[in-house]
Amino acid sequence: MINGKILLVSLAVFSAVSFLAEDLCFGGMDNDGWKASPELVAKLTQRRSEANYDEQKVPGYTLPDPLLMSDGTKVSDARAWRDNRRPEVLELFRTHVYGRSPIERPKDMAFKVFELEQRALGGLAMRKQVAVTFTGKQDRPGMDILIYLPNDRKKPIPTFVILNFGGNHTIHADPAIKLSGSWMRPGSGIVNNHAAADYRGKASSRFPVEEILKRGYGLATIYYGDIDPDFHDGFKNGVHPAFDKLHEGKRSSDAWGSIGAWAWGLSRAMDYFETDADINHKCVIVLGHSRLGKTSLWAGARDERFAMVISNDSGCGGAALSRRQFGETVRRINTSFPHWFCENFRKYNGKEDDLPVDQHMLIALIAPRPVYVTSADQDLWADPHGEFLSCKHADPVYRLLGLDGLGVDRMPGLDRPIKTGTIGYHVRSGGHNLAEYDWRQFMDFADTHFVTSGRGKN
Ligand code: GTR
Repeated sequence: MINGKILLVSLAVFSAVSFLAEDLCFGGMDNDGWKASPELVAKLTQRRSEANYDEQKVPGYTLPDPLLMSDGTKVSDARAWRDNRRPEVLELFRTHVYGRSPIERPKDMAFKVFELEQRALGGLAMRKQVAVTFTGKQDRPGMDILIYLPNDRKKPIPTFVILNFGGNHTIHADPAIKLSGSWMRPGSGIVNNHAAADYRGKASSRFPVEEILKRGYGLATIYYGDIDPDFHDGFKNGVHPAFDKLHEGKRSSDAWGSIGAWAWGLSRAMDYFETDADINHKCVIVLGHSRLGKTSLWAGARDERFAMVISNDSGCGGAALSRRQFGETVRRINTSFPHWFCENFRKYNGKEDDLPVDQHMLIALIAPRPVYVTSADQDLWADPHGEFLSCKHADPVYRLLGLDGLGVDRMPGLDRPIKTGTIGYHVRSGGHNLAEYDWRQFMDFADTHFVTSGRGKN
């Protein structure tokens, strides 16, 4: 077994410029902090022997310092972060991880509210459905935004925006929600890659719509496949072919992948919110689960109009530190999902230490805005501890900006959310999912930031 202390000393000696990632936590989580159950580790290891689920086998690593410019200059005030280091880190993520969007707001993009009901859900909410056509043409590419806003609102309402996996009609049984006609991954309720009507409301456990409305928030959701279908077709469908700039017929190695496209779509939804007087566009919270949690982090990092960012069980390429190589690794994700990231990211397959960034820097890009990260204790594939450590190592950037950051050093206990600082975190009991428990913490966290700041609610 590697001794954490020896490793700490040796890495500190070998790394003069970058700081040691952390105390590596070998055996360091015995003070009530969460740790994976040994039975679960054994079970998952047996199931997938190529993956590491054992904290003791995490390799030693040194994280890039978010407060150190590539030329070695130390970032010691908020201005240097804002003007120099933040743009540099953003550019590194564009170049090496998610890719570059060829365009931001397309000039011919059009919004059309195609359905509006003032007394939806038994009078609780106003429902709007908005068609966004990215090129202004009626045929695709485009996306439908489904929006519920509480009817007892007195002013524009803070709103969660979340991409969904199965079509807008799956988030609630409300029969007025347009049935998605987009391509769907095979699954229950899917016939010939298209949604069947009886699939309505099938994902409602992940969307406690009434509870969200009663707590004074709006909810906006979009089917992610409207923006880009989630399969590798060489970027021939979705928004890619509409906007890609090819060089000699080829995409560049830093061209946007699907996560980049989904995040871009969220920014286009933000463009719409800015035109909707019922939505408080200064209080839009971008939230996503799993691959869509990776997406919400990238959306929030690249578009500062999102006032708060939430990552639910996002794992590798999301909140989890890549260098830990715990659960899903860079090689694994690039192999299973070759369309999610830019081509350059593949250079780091098995070479995580060469990455000029790690995922704590993605969280840091969200500063000074509040960010909340979750893990689930059965979801070792997403590396709960690595997700917590990203928050911890983003904390110095928040502090430099005069904020309280995460405020703790050690992983909290199971179901013990940390939600009083500007970085929130919890590890929930249960599996890879977006649960009502998660939503409650998000709304508490949003209450803290939007109510106390006087920016938000009624
Ligand atoms: C898994 C993938 C994860 C996660 C998840 C999901 O297969 O390995 O990175 O994103 O899918 O999105 O459900």
